[in-house]
Amino acid sequence: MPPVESPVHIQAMDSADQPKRTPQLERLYRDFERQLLVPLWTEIGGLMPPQPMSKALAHLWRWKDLLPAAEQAGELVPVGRGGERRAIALANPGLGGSPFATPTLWAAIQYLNPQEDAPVHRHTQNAFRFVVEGEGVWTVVNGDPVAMRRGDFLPQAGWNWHGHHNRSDTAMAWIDGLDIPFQHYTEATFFEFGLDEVETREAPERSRSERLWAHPGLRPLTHLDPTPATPLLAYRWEYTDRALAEQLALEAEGEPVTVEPGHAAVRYTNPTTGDDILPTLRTEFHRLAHGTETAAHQEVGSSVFQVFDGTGQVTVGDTTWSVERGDLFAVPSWQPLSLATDQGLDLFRFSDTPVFERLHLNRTNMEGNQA
Ligand code: GTQ
Ligand code: FE2
Repeated sequence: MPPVESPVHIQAMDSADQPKRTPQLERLYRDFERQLLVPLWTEIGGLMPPQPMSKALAHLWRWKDLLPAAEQAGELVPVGRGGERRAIALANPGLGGSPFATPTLWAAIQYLNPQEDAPVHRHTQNAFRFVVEGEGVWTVVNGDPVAMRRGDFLPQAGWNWHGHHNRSDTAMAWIDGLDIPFQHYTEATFFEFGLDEVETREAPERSRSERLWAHPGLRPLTHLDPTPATPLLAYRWEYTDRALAEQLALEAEGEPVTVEPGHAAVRYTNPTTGDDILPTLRTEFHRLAHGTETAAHQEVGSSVFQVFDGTGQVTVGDTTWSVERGDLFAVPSWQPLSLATDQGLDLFRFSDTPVFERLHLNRTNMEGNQA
């Protein structure tokens, strides 16, 4: 048999916590490599750091650069079966060129020209759309056409059939968030193509899911069983905006209902459980009143934010950016995040926190570091 090069390379430093590098030790290490063995004592610093050390970096993608790139793709790249989506993913600079915004989260800008259709498919990956500007696209989830407009949040749980159809005379862009990287590392993914014909020409104002579920505090008696993902396919801007405005108004009336002074926030939830909308993804909307500065927040797990409105300064670790409408930024695990704004700032946020909570690995600096 020809010798096969071992993928194991033991790189031991000459340091106080490592054994003396004698010829015998070198021979032992080469023997480990041949046998595909790795000792803990050369790896422990990387594998068991005192706190999370993300490979991902804090990074900002500006909407003023993203949108023209998506428009160019709209001119040059057809959308159809095989490629499936004209979606362009944010690739975190710390993750070796993978199309992953963080180690667990996919974030992409997707673009559809007037009258274009993105074909039907389904996959185990959980997904959502969030619309920072524009309208005219209906996403059809299991045959239910759901209109997409500015400020709307549209979750779509894994294994549901879905396609997107632009029924208007203007192009539309939006962002997709999915758990693609998480399901990729954990090797859990399945995918199926749907039928090639366009499933519906209908474009109703209200989806079936909203007719059944979008009545706050009211549950159809025929649907009392909890479901792992939300049955509501659109969370409309009108309600999100009002909820945030009312928190700030109550605060101004002297009630401490905000997460900190000037910082209103809501979580999108599954009406059958009160839990997160999707098993692997948490989504929230944050509103900072003018002149607000937040405390630094750290948590296990990563997030991606999109600026919905306003301007502000975002600090992650020792990086600070000025941000404006549409800008997207990635916050790696355990890196401190703080926000500041003069004129007011509206932010959409998604994170992988439900995964860590379910595994009892979640921690934040707000809870005395208790897991
Ligand atoms: O719209 O179905 O950004 O399947 C990545 C994978 C969007 C989608 C993405 C997808 C979709
Ligand atoms: Fe999809």
